[in-house]
Order: sequence, then C-alpha cells, then structure tokens
Amino acid sequence: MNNLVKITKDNDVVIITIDNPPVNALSPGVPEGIGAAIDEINHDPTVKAAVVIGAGRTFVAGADIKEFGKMTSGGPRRSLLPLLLKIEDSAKPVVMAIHGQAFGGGLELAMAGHYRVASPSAQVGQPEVKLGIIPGAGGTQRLPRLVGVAKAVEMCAEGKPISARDAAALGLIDRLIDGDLLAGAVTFACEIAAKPAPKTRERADKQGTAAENAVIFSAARDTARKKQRGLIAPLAAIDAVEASTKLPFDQGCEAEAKLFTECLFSDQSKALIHVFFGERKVAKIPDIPKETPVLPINRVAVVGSGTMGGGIAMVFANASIPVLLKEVDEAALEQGLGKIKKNYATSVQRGRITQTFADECLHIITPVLSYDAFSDVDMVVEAVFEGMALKKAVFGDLDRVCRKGAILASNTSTLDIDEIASATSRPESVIGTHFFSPANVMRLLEIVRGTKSSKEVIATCMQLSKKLGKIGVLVGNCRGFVGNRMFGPYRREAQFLIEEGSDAQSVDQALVDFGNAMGPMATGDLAGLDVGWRIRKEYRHLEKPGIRQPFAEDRLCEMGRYGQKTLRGWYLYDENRRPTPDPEVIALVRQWSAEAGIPQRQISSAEIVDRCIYALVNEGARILEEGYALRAVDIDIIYINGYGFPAHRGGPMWYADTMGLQKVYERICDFHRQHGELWAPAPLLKRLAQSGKTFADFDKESQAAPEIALRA
Ligand code: T1G
Repeated sequence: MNNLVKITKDNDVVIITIDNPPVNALSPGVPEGIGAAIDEINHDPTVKAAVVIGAGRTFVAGADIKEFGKMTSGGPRRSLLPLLLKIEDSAKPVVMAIHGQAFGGGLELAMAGHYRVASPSAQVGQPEVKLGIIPGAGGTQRLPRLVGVAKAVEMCAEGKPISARDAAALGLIDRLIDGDLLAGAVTFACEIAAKPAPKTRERADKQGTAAENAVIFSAARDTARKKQRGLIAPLAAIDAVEASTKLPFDQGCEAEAKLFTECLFSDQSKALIHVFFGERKVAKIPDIPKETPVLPINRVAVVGSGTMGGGIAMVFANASIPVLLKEVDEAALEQGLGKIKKNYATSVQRGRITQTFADECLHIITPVLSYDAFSDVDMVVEAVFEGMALKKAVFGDLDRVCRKGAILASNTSTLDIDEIASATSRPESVIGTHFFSPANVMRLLEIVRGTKSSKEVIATCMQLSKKLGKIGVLVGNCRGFVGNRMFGPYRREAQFLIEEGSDAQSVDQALVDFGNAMGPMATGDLAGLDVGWRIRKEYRHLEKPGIRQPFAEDRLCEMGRYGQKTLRGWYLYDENRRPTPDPEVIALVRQWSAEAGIPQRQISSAEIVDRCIYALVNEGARILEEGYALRAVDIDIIYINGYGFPAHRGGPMWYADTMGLQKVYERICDFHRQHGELWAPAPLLKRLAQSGKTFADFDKESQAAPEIALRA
C-alpha cells in the first residue's frame, strides 16, 4: 500500500481506504495501492471479505483528468483494466462502499467489485462525454450487464449521473445504507462472505435481444445527433455500448479502448478538458487570497421585478436564500410575481422541479413596495431600467436604508460601476453582478470589480456565485465589461455581412453550423433589437467620425421592428415565436445598401465565421492586454456560459489557439486592409502570433493580469 491507499481490519473484513484528496481521483499510485491491497487480502487466509471506501467527502470521482494531457502529449497510456480484472477475479469478495460521487473510473472501479452499497445521497455516473471522451475502463461493457442496455447507453452517451436510489432500483447498487456507511458495508460484507462472488463481466441476464438493442441504439444515435449536435464522444459511447452486446467481454473492452483513444486525442476532448479546469480556474483571483474573509449572505433584496429582477429573485430563492422583491407600484409587482409563478409552473410541468420545491421558493420571495425591510438584508441586487440617472437614484436610496456592510450590487449590463458607486457613501460595498437572461437559467455571472470594491465583497460574491449555481467570473469595469464588450464587434460584423450581400438566415446558419447555440441576428431578435439601439444612441457621441458603422438594424428599430417582442425584427415570428425569413427586410437591406453605395457580393459561410469569431478574438485580446479580464480562459468561460459558444471548441480564445494565432492574425490583417480601422489587429494578438505563442501560453506564463485593471 502507500499513503494514498490504506488497509485496516475489522475482524475478518479488510477495509481498503482510498485517500487522495480532494476527490479521490485515480491518480498515479492510487490504482497501484488498490492492487497491492487486493493481493494482500488474497494471501491472508484470515480475511473473509473486503470493503473499498473513499476517505473524505466522496468515493472516487474518476481518473485523474490532469493525466490526460500527459497521455496526449506522448506520455504512457495508463489503463485501469488489469486492476479491475484483478478485483473481479479476487478469491475474496469485494464490496464497494459509495458516498459522494462514483463517477467515471470511480463507477468502473465500483462495477468491478462483486457488490456495491451506497449512502442514499450518493450519485453514480459516467460523465466522460462531458470531457469529450468515453468510459475507458470497461464502463461501457459492465454497465449494460448491471442496468440493462437502454439505461447504460443513456448514462454513457448523455453523461448524466443518477442517484443511488435510482441505481439501487436498477440493480447497480445492492443495498442503500442509512447512517454509518462503513459499518453498514462491513455488515453487508459479513453477510455475503461465504456466498459465491458474482463477476459483473459474466452477467448476461440484461443483455437484451439483437432486435430490441437495434431499436435502442438507433434511437440513441438520433437523440445524440439532435441534443449533442456535432459532438464525437456521445456517438462513440453508443458504439462502445453496442459492442458489449455483440462481442465477448475482452473484445468489447478492446473496442471501447480504441474508441476511447480516438476521442481522447480529438480537439473536442482537449477543448472540453480546458473548459472543465477553466470553470474552476476562474474562481482563483490572484490578488484575493483564498482565506479572504467572506460576508454572510442570509437575506437579500432585489430592486425591480422585470424580466431580469424576477429571474434574479428566483436564483436566490432556488438557493434557499429569502429575498425581498421591490417594485414601485402594485401593478408592476403583480406582473413581476406573475411571471415568476409562471416560470416555476412551467418548470414543474416539464418535470425539472417538484411542486414542493416551487412552493418553497415562492414562499421565500416577499413582494414589497417600500424599503422598510431593507435594513435587515445582507445584499441588494438592483435590476431597474438600464439608465444611469435612475440607477444612481436607487443606489442613493439603498445607501440610506441598508445596514452598514450590506453589499449593494447592480445588475447593469454595460454601465460604469464606479459612477453608480459614486451615488453612495460606501463604494467599497458596491459591485456589479451581471446576470444573463434568463437569469434563472444561464450559468454565467460576470462580477464587475469597481475601483473601490473591497476584497471581502469580491470574495463574497465569488463564493456566492457557486452557491447560486452560477459560474462567477471577475471582470473589469470597462464599457460592456467583457462579454458585451466583445459581443459588440461580433454583432457589428454580422450586420456588415448582411449589408454587403448576405442575409440574416445565412449569417445565423453559418454560426449555428459552427456550433453556436443561436446566430447573432436571432439572438438580437430574442433580446430585443431596441436594447442595443438604445445603447448605440446613448454612446453615438463616442463613435469616431469617418469610421463605418452598421445601419440596417437601427433602420429596423426606427420601423418599430424590435424582434420577437414585436413579432418582427430580422425575422417574422408567428404566435409561437417561430421565425421565418422576411422578404421585406431582405429587399429593404438591399435597397439601403445600394443607396449607401456598398458593393454587393456572394459571401461564404467561412468568411461569415471568420469575420464574426475573429472579431470576438481581436476584442478579447484587447481586453486581456488592458487587464479587464484576468486570463484568456476567463473569456472562454464567459462565452461558453453566457453566449452559447460551443464548449467543444473551448471558447473563442482557445479556438484561436487551435486555429493557430499566426493564421488568425494574418486573417485579421486581411480584414484590416479590406474593412479599415475597426479591424486593426490587437497588439497582444500580434505579439503572441509573431512569437509563436498562444493565449494559453499567455495564461501559463503568468502574463495574466496580477489583478483586474481598474477604470483609469
Ligand atoms: N481529476 C482531477 N481533478 C479533479 C477531478 C478529476 N476527475 N474531479 C475534480 N477534480 C478537482 C477539481 O479540478 C478541483 O480542483 C477539485 O478537484 C474540486 O473539484 C477512466 C477516463 C466530483 C462532482 O468527469 O464532476 O474517469 O480547483 O470544484 O464542486 O473511464 O469535481 O480545487 O484545484 O469540481 O465538489 C471522469 C469530474 C473522469 C468527474 C465534485 N470523472 N469532477 O464537484 O468540486 S474521466 C469526472 C466532478 C474517467 C475513466 C474515465 C466534480 C465533482 P481545484 P470541484 P465539487
């Protein structure tokens, strides 16, 4: 054994404890320790059975994901298969005791055991497809033998975990243990010690018939192609499970290993592993140490019950944090509450939440028309109309009514946090918490650091974001922060392309084919074209004279075509908001472009993708250089979780790295020559490209900003 795997004895039952914090990943040394322990129990005649359990908060969360990078850059392929066979062939029965998570290699380890017991709160799953890979240690071969083909293909292709209770109902878990898991597992081990130990790989009662399985696999492939559009791993997982129904176990494992390796070396897997670690990296703020004290957030208030305010109130209620929801009058409050109730009812109807949960959430949302109860709250999130004067008035009120130390946050999507803070006597308690619509759905939360925002307030909001089920990313207080600042050039290029001869549907289709959840024109119609129009009008005075700006969308707004909310925008919408291209808009844009003397031409999908995506990359490089984002990976996580950028491409900055920065830089220089000043290459991009480096190098070489830049 080693210090990662310990052996103790409880009479004639050996307890093998895996102790590799924080999640007992199967890092080098752990499989070796388990193997040595199995050898020991088989050489000790006094041992009747063994229990394998995880120390700390969980069983085994899988293979060590950090090891994959070594394997794909020439390191040895580490296989768990021999260890799992050794366990399964052990002369002494092995009981796996699961709490927390048995994910990936953790579940594969558990299935090599002869029996499995679990705490009711435990979860089991094969989430490998979320990393762009598939189970690589017999998971696609043992799982169907335990739970049947249909459930196994769903678990391996979709990657969603199931509860221990559901696993017990399926026969994957042999007993649920309330209370002391170890004691219960030892008792169970004593009960089965004298019985023949079933080997999972020899089970055949759940394999199904060829005809039944053909229907299952065909349906699974159709679902994967629809719900996981463009992804390699889900289809590979289905192939591997199918091999389990057609090949003997050993050959099935060989087929799985081949498919696993193909996925592991794919760009998609490298991108998804980048995202996995990136979603955890963004929580690390260089100048705010982990031990920074955080403030208690037990009661909050939201000002404004519009779409955003209502959604934000739901976010807190969903996290069991009581929330006051304030409006200016009864009618507005009723409308806001009505929308919240409707949202919960829809989620219940779709089976996403239970009615009990919805009732509990609604019970802790308290509608109010005054600030009377605001003296008790620990934090307020302002979500009123996007106008500076109104926001400053609200913050002046909040400064007056809230207790000292309460956090005053604005949900503004572009306005200056420092100017908002100037309306209070407590700028150190003011911060931006920019939720993304719909707030109760989108995972991203941009946390906007004001010049005077205190480290405690920042640390509190970063920790709170995880409690709210959000991915909190700290950004600087430049106009549009990070996400929206980049979204401007992205949608600007989309509009230019339409004015130069393309059309809304072609632009949107090119980006949906690239992998985006939605195209830029449909996104504008969804959010409301008037939102951007109002901001452009507010900042018109900042536009450099002589620099070409898009005009078609402003014209549509002047015609009252705001998008879905008016059933007409770039597209026409029926009563169910289904879009169809609008020949009138196509004709109007052609006419307007001719009047503006813009030469018309056929535009390829490749150019559409390059113009829109590289506009993101170029602006992202500027933001990095100015220090308004800490790392390139922060920008990737923002775009994946807030703007529907395809995770299997890793985010805009990672995508640029995979395309090669020299090639991206040269393409941007082309656009600079063709389309002028707006395409001037970002200096950081030029430097990295010309030195053969990547944005990942920028992050690694700690060139990343030591702290978020503060507005000059
Ligand atoms: N490998 C390495 N590090 C891991 C890890 C893993 N499998 N899982 C978590 N970590 C790190 C994580 O980066 C973070 O580090 C810390 O642990 C806490 O994680 C062979 C090929 C288990 C539900 O995909 O889903 O097995 O930031 O913040 O919110 O066929 O971690 O502190 O430095 O997420 O409590 C399959 C991935 C692998 C599970 C816990 N397994 N992990 O969530 O903590 S592939 C997975 C999770 C595989 C086999 C295949 C979650 C969690 P740091 P955390 P959490």
